[in-house]
Amino acid sequence: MISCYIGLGSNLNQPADQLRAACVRLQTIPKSNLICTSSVYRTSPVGKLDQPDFLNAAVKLDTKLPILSLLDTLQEIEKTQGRIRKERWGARNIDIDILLFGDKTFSYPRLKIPHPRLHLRMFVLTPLVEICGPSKRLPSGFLLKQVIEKCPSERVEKTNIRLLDN
Ligand code: A4P
Ligand code: MG
Repeated sequence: MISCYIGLGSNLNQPADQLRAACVRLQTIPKSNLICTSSVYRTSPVGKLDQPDFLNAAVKLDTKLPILSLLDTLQEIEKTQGRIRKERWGARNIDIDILLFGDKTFSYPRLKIPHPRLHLRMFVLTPLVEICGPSKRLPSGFLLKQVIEKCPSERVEKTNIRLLDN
C-alpha cells in the first residue's frame, strides 16, 4: 500500500455536497482504503479572482493502484460530477488533484507528482498539514512546515462542514 494525499476543491453547484459526493466515491476505489479526511475550508479564489469562494479539503487514501490508474479513476469521478455549466474563470463542480504519492515523484505529460503548485497554495497546504502533520517530509526534502512558512498567505477559514458521517 502507498499512502496518497489528494486535494479536493469545489466552488459550484453546492460545493459541500460536491465534496461529500466525491468522498463517498473515493471510498469505493478498488484496491484502496480512504484513511481520513481533513476539515473543510472556505477559501478565496486563487488565480482567477472573479469567481465564488471555494471549499477545499484533503484526504489520505492508501492504495495499491498504479499512479496512472488512480488518476484515471479520479478523473472518472470528476466526470461523473461533471461541470453542469461551462463557467468562465475556472469555476468547477469538483477538482480532484493528487498531491503526494508516497515519497515518489512523477513527471508524465498528464501527471506531475508532487502537484506542481502544491507549495504555492495555502488552500491545499492547510488541509494537507491537518492530516499529515507539519513534520511530513516532501520529495523535495523540505518539511511541510517549511513549505508553509514560505507560501504566500491567502484567506483560508475552517468550517464545521462534515465530509463523511463516520
Ligand atoms: N495533472 C497533472 N498533474 C496532476 C496531478 N498531480 N493531479 C493534469 C491531478 N491532475 C494532474 O487538470 C488539468 C490536467 O492536469 C489534468 O487533465 C491532469 O492530466 P484539470 O483539473 O482538468 O484542470 P484545472 O484544475 O482547471 O487546471 P489546473 O491547472 O489543474 O488548475 P488548478 O491548479 O487545479 O487550479 N482557488 C481556491 N481557493 N481553491 C481551489 O481549489 N483551484 C483552482 C484550479 C484555481 N483556484 C483555486 C482552486
Ligand atoms: Mg486540477
